[in-house]
Amino acid sequence: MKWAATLVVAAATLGLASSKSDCPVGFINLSNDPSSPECLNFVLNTGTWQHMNYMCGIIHANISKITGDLHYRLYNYIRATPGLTDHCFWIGGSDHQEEGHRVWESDGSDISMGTPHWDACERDPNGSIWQNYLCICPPDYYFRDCANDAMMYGICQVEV
Ligand SMILES: *[C@@H]1O[C@H](CO)[C@@H](O)[C@H](O)[C@H]1NC(C)=O
Ligand SMILES: *[C@@H]1O[C@H](CO)[C@@H](O)[C@H](O)[C@H]1NC(C)=O
Ligand SMILES: *[C@@H]1O[C@H](CO)[C@@H](O)[C@H](O)[C@H]1NC(C)=O
Ligand SMILES: [Ca+2]
Repeated sequence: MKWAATLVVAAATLGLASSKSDCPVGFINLSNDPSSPECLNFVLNTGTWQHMNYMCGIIHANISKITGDLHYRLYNYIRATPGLTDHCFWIGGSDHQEEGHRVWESDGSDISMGTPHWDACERDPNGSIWQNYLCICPPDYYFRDCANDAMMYGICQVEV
């Protein structure tokens, strides 16, 4: 009881200290920029990318857009978090509308190819119309085109 009360006080103090909006409950902040949190939610049920896109909508989020250093911080977070480390995750990119042209689902912007996000040793991943959705997998968590019917966890995101 005492312990719980202490936590509540601590949370209240933090709430006062940051006037900026925080991530919603259930979302973790992976930003290192004080001015803008980056809020992600790991969906720990497996499904297809389409299913995950739908699940993110249910929790009022987008399927995640992973750009810049956020990819690196996500890599570190997954590797440091038991329960996430062994899994693949859907993220919010695809070329399902135009084969070979990959865009982020949330805003339709182009996905950068090549390093550092894609495995430099992998051939141009414009595989086929059966691999239209982006996933990240151990051990490297590079972006990959994964099979449309693959089942895996997913990562949702909200902008705050
Ligand atoms: C998110 O985390 C970063 C790094 O710790 C921090 O600078 C930022 O203030 C955090 N944002 C929120 C809203 O908590
Ligand atoms: C993949 O890309 C290469 C070169 O960019 C192109 O020649 C080839 O036709 C593409 N394959 C598919 C399936 O789109
Ligand atoms: C989803 O992404 C769109 C485009 O960036 C943005 O306008 C919208 O606010 C996002 N939704 C949430 C819940 O973050
Ligand atoms: Ca494809």
